[in-house]
Amino acid sequence: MKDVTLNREDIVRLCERVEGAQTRAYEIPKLTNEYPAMTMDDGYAVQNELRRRFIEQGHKLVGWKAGLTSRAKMKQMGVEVPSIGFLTDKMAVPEGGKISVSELVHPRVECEIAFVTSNDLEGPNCTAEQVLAATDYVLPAIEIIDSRFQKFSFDLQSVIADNGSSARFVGGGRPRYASDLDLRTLGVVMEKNGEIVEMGAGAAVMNNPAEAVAMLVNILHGLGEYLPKGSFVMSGGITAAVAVEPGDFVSARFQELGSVSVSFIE
Ligand code: OOG
Ligand code: MG
Repeated sequence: MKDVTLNREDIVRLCERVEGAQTRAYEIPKLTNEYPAMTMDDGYAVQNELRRRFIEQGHKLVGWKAGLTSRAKMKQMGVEVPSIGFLTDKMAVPEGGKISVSELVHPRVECEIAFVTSNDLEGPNCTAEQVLAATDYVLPAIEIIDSRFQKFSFDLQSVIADNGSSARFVGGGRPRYASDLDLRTLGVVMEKNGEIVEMGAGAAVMNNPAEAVAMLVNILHGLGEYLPKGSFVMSGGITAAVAVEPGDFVSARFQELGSVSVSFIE
């Protein structure tokens, strides 16, 4: 990473702040209030430290997520550049499972197309074609994001440090070979408590969700990492994210891929 300006002590300090907010579910001010000169690479340095700590605590890395890859999400969050975050086994929730809102700060849900890879992928010039060739199957997913920042006021540096707001994810539906589908025209409808709240199609994500995965692989290269085969990768919210509270039931119906649902409890 070329543009790291924070020293080791500041990286650890910010990592502890983010880790506390994530694990004990409280809000924090955006990190740039205190470190206005923070760069995106500084954000990734904090995220890498968080990943290192979680793995040290026994969490298993299962994959990665691309975020802010659709216009709807960029507009909603007021940023212009995509980002990536890591996913661990502790964030996985079974299809139809229950999520306790009291463990989270500002939970919101979004529908995404997830990829499971069968070959390693490595940047710097990874393409959507290479991603599709290395994809075992795709499946529908709901991501539960949880920005830990007060009033959702964040910037890219802070959201990257907060691991792209990653909190929980649910995969489900019917896995399919990507070669049997046109991911761009694949439609999705999100329902909350039986009412349609968002809808969209795969092309909302960088014209093709496989492009978002290629971008993720290229960002990983900048972090000195590659995407190992067997990774679970979420390509980014197709629609804007929707807030949830205890008692809510959310279901995402994907054309050709079936549906995924999850409920929220106190
Ligand atoms: C950042 C995470 C964005 C997506 O799919 O676009 C994201 C946020 O909105 O808090 O996961
Ligand atoms: Mg997402």
